[in-house]
Amino acid sequence: MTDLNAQARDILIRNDRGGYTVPTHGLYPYQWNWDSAFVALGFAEFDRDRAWQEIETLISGQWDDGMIPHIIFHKDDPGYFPGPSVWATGKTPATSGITQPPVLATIVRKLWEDEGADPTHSRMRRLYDACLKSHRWFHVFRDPKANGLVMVTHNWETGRDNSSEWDDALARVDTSNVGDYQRRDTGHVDAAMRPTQNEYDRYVAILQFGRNCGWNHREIADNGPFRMIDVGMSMELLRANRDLLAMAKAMGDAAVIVELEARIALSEKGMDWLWNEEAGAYCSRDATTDQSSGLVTNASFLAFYAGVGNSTQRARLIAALERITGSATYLVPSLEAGSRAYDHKRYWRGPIWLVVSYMVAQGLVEAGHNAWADRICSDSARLIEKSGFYESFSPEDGSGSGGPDFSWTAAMWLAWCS
Ligand code: 9WN
Repeated sequence: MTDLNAQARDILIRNDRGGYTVPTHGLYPYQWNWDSAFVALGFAEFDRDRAWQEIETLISGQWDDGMIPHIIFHKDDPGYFPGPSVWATGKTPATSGITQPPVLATIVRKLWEDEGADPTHSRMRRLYDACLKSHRWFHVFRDPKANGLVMVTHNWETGRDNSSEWDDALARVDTSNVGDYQRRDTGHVDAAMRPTQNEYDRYVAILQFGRNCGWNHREIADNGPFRMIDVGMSMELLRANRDLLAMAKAMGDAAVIVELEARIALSEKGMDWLWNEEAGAYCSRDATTDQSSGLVTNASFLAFYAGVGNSTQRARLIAALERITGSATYLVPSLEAGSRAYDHKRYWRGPIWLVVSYMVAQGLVEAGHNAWADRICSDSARLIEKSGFYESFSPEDGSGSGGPDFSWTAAMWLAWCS
């Protein structure tokens, strides 16, 4: 236990590149958005100043329109594709042109409350402003149905990159003009654990659409080749708005309180659009065709974290968790076994990702399902004890997949499951 604590700290320290942390050495040499949010929780266990700094460095890449990019390229590195010259956003610091799950406000609230919830806390106030700007960006550019849910315009935005939920929408993406490019990820980890070449071509084609229109977010949202309402980001933004509201109330920010309360009410109501009665779960839906994926993923269980669902819906979600224990040794798989394209080793088509498990467990505690939360927490600890600090883990045999010495896995050990 103590040894694992030391190892976890050591991973964060070794992945520190000076004010920001890379997710893992080699495979991901830049600063990623939601990784940094979770990493801050890990640093907070032994270096609070460094925890705040991680997020402050991240928002140094925020765009004027409010978007917090999914990658900040502080220093160029040929080991990752697509790097800054492929995105070509023209920003300083260089960044990608898309965003990632909006979990920042939730983490800022936690850091701030752990330090006594002082409404004059200057570091919290600065990050509060950045989060508010980013949440407004989602509202303006990513709510095409005006129902408070989140549309993504690239599967990388979801952070659950190759989830089977995106397969039908990706199949419609034209790849005829993609051209040649050299993947780097499969030089670092086993290709059997990564998205396929066919999928990568589609990811690159969507990126090229954004670049070709000069990263015009209106154009991308209205006419982009990939438009999905993501259950994960919709739940995370609703939760983040609740956390932002708590900070707004502490500061007495009256106009923002009214704004956020309206936004929260809209999302609570809108979430029913994602409920799939047959699956008995919240599922992502295509914003162009309205088709529901019908797939039960780890993101479906974020309903508790977001504070949505009536008693019948919640009971069905708990029944789904119970059912999943029949095919998974460890919780929570990113896709239920037996679903289309399930693969216990391939990235977001089955493997367990501890940051999602953490959010699911948080929500379960808040909803009074302590036994389920404890089960997820102890399964997460067992995975690290068995296999080390991997990027993700097989729900069947607990083996590690993706990159080793992973920052957010180390952070989850320190802040949650140890
Ligand atoms: C693309 C860094 C990121 C995570 C994502 C995870 C993976 C990148 C990639 O790594 O995505 O953003 O190249 O595969 O899917 O959730 O933020 O750890």
